[in-house]
Amino acid sequence: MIDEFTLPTPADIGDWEVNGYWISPPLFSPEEIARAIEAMDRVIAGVCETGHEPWSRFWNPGDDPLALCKIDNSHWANLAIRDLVLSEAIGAAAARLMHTHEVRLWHDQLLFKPGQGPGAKPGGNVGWHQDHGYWTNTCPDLLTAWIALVDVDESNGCMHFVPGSHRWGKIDGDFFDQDLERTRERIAEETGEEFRTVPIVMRAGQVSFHHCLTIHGSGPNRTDSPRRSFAVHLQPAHAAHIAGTPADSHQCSIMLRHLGGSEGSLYRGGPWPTLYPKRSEPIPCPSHREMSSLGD
Ligand SMILES: O=C(O)CCC(=O)C(=O)O
Repeated sequence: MIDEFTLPTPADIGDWEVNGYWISPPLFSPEEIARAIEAMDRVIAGVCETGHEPWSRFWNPGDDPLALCKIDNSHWANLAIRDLVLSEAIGAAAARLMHTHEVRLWHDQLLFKPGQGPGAKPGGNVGWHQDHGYWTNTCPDLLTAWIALVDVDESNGCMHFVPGSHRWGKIDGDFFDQDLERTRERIAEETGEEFRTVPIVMRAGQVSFHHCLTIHGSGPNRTDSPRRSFAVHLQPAHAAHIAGTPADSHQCSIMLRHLGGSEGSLYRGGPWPTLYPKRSEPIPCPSHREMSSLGD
């Protein structure tokens, strides 16, 4: 259900235009959060209650327990995650921020940053980047909703945003470069802009929204508990396929071509369910064998 009090106000939208991010009031109850945490643990452990694997796993049971665990399209594997990432409250807020009449999923990411204690190493860092760097196969109008499942601050490696950087154009960042200082210096030099970072401190259940050109990253988790979140990447009504970009091998491009789409086709239907206005669409989950045969 959409609650007017959880939507961005005209003043919030003004701040969004200036800064490239917005932080919502709590959108999820403690019960919904507990359900999502349980679901997250099951997917991390490799349990797929729908019978379908997520699209891709960047961490598998047995891998380094101190590394960031990132799993794409985990909602294919679990119904509780589906409820969370396809929430209408997120979709309605995103529609206002993107000035669009329809909000569709691009894809989701399960993000589990293990607690490493006070001597934490950069293994869980996320390098400075813009999301659109990975999505050149469509317009630069997407945004990311990042759902905090635990309280987040600098002690457990919360995200940092660079305010206003969505107006700097495309930068050459890297999600996987864990040397934050090196990348920060390079980007500041290349852009000639002031690289000021803001820690995004939130309570569990709050959601931060950032423009796909807003530079962001995160540091180590120095606590003893995991930092848990889902990133929900969302597209506006007009997001269509642009062929021949560096993102031709992106999972969404592969899926679009598999479904018969080409230049100019909307990323709509099938794997891109609509969050707003809410529709009860069946979510097709390709079989794992089918996914493997599509490549990555
Ligand atoms: O969780 C993080 O620290 C970074 C996530 C991210 O890059 C994103 O949500 O776009």
